[in-house]
Amino acid sequence: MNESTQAAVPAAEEKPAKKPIVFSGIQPTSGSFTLGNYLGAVKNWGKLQDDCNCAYCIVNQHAITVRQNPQELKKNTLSAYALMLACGVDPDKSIAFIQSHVKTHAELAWVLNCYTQFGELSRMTQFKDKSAKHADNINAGLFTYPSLMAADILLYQTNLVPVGNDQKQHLELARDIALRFNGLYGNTFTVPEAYIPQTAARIMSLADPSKKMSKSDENTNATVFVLDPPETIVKKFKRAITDSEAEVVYREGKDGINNLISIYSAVTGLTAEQIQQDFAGKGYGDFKQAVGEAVAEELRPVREKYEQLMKDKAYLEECYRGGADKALHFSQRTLDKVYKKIGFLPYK
Ligand code: AQP
Repeated sequence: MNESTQAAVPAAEEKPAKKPIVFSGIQPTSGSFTLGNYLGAVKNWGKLQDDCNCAYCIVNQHAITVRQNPQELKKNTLSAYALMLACGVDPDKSIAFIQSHVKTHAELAWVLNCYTQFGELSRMTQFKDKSAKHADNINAGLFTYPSLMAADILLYQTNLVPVGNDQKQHLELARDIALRFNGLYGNTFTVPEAYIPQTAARIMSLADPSKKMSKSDENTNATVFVLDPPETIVKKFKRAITDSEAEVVYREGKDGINNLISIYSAVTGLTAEQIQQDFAGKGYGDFKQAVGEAVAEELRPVREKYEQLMKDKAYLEECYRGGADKALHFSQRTLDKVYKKIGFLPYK
């Protein structure tokens, strides 16, 4: 992967005629997003809408690789869609849709499964982690998750994929699949680049800073959710695991403090050096309180907007239907091209 493209949208003057195409998605599990999802990915989605042509999606087909309660999945999908809009995705500027509404995703995924090697999928760390976590349900979908993700991205001829650091490996595989397919059949897919933020690309658990902050963590103190009330957010930060020193400084071995500095930096825009200066001589208690309050303030308008959107189901329905229609229109073109190239007899 070309690291130089990380956190760098091609300057307008480099590509005057065409705006870059952006695609990304998020799972609806739990109906909320974690602070990691928000800072690592979703917060950036809205920022790209003016300079790029963006498509953003709630990936409910990915979600069923882990067993879901059907009623909960349905409810959480709508909630995640509303939250995506509340985080800044504007359905008038971006294509905002739900994955299962657009049939081309599953259709291209099947084709790409046939151009993805067993060995490649076996090396995916997410598959290893999730199969260890769900040992009673290591299904084929969990294994082929990256081919569906490649289909999501490649269908839109995507240039940039804003994701957290944990998705880098999947994105490299999507690039390899695109290059392989293009090599066999001629130029079919744009080869995408990751767009990974410089700060907050990997937010760690507040209870165990050696682990990624994750929706499914059983420890309720580990994960801050975007929809948590402000008092809960502050409380979770106050309980964050740090170290036995008392110096707010970004340094190897201080995983807990490094994580809090990254979060504070992403939310306030201050650099690590400025944060260190501001908290020189102050204890961890003051710092944790400040981080908690800053995060609660950052998320307050998101939560308010979400609550407002959830009261208007008809509007949400109109948005996701419109988004699916537009997504189908663009993605069908790529799928048609693929079917033609691989020799599927046309229907008409
Ligand atoms: N901790 C994180 N820090 C930064 N970015 C993160 N992302 C996820 N966790 C972090 C980014 O969020 C986007 C959506 O991710 P997803 O829908 O694939 O969610 P996930 O990886 O399944 O999230 P979880 O919280 O880890 O869920 P569970 O617990 O179900 O496995 C992606 O861009 C991802 O990089």
